Amino acid sequence: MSAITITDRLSLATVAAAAERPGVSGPAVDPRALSTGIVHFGVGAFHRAHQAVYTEDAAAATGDTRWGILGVTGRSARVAEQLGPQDGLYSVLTKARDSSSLRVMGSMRGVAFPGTDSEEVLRTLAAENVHLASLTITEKGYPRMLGGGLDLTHPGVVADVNALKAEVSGRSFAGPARTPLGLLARGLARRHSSSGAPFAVMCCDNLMSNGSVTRSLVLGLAEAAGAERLLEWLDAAVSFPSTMVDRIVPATTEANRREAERLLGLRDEGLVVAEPFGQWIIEDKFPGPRPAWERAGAVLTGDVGTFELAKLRMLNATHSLLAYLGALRGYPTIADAVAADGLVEEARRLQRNDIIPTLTAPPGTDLADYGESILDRFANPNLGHTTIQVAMDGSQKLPVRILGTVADRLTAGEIPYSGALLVAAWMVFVYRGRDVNGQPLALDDPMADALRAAADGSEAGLADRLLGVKQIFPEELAGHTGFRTAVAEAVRRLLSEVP
Ligand code: CS2
Repeated sequence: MSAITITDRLSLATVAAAAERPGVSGPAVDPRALSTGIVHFGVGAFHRAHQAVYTEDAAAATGDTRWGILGVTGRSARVAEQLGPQDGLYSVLTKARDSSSLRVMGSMRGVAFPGTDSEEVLRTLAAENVHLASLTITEKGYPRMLGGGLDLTHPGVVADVNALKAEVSGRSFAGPARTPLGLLARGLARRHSSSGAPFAVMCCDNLMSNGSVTRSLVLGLAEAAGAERLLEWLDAAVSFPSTMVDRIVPATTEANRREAERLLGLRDEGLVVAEPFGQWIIEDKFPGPRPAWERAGAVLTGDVGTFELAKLRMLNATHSLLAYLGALRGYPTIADAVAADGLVEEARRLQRNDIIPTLTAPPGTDLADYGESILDRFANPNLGHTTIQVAMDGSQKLPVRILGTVADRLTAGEIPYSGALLVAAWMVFVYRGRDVNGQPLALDDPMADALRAAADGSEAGLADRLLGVKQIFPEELAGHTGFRTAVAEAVRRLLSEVP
């Protein structure tokens, strides 16, 4: 029998037949019936497998059709090119340990690329039927100084402050935005000067107090633009709820696309892959209407902080530890690293010895059980989540994931040896640039050049040189003798293991 070539793409015209096929479900709502109520910045795989799913489930549970999503891409137009010809439709391939299922999603009602569509995004943010913006622009999307304020030396920020000045003075369209927060701030200015209707900006990135961080940067842009009246309105009418988001979403591979193709009978260029687990804790702080996400399993609460801290410290830190140690030892995936001799024990030690003592358990959570459930999710052999994917952007991730734990342990008079091991594993990953078998390990990091420059030199001084990178390591940590020594010792050991 000759192989079948599937040429038709998933789209509004083809979806009905695909949805009839065994193993395929969705869309849970009729995409044609949805109007746009949300602008989402950073329409990557994570958003499509997480918030978009909750939003569609909430619409299906309530029949409320106001919450279609306009997705805004990052600097590349790729997602717009993938989803445009598919009328915004894509599917989520959920991979449990021993089974897969496919669900077609209909809540993405448009995709805009800031390079060409900034004006459309501004208009949509100002529209009265749009009530919120959400963000998954990754850690590096928040241009912050070490102390937390807006980085006014960032060239994109400088350009966007000028564009915001033009926007608030009512001058004509100032061209494409350079940063997602710059585009958002301009859209908020447009909204202020049109309806002034209340609005919520919901950050869904892996940052601590992510709502406050986003608020301070948006206000920072308005301040830098001298936009006094906008600042007053932002204060009075716009909320910035914090959220904790959790779902493991590996990068989609061609093998995943072929698997989905067999199920759908159609080609889906927008396919995303995810684990079965999902969690969303949202600070209940919305001045206008919002989707009934609680009907889709999200938790709306007054206190997100304990959940955020526990997730970032427990899940993301152990993820990074397994990623760096695993990558150095030549393991392609996180599941391979978990299955490898000894590595899961290192992750467990990190959780038990260093992290758990710094945490308050979120309501209804036993932290030791939580830690085990995380390691069990990481072990899913069907996911194919690569160590190199989790290893990227270490300069942005380490401060959020491990340095708070380290600081808390040092304050308590303890040396966090496993925390030091994580920092050391990242250092050796940066320095070696290859695994134990000699295979290259790419350094994908916005600070890659600075990191390579700092790492360059003798093995003996490596830990000291990288601890000296001030944008990552605060003085109190870098200067702490006990911590410094623990990192240097771990670096020495790892260098000898990856000669
Ligand atoms: C991962 C996260 O890539 C990474 O750095 O640690 O994306 C992780 O999979 C998610 O935060 C899980 O919710």
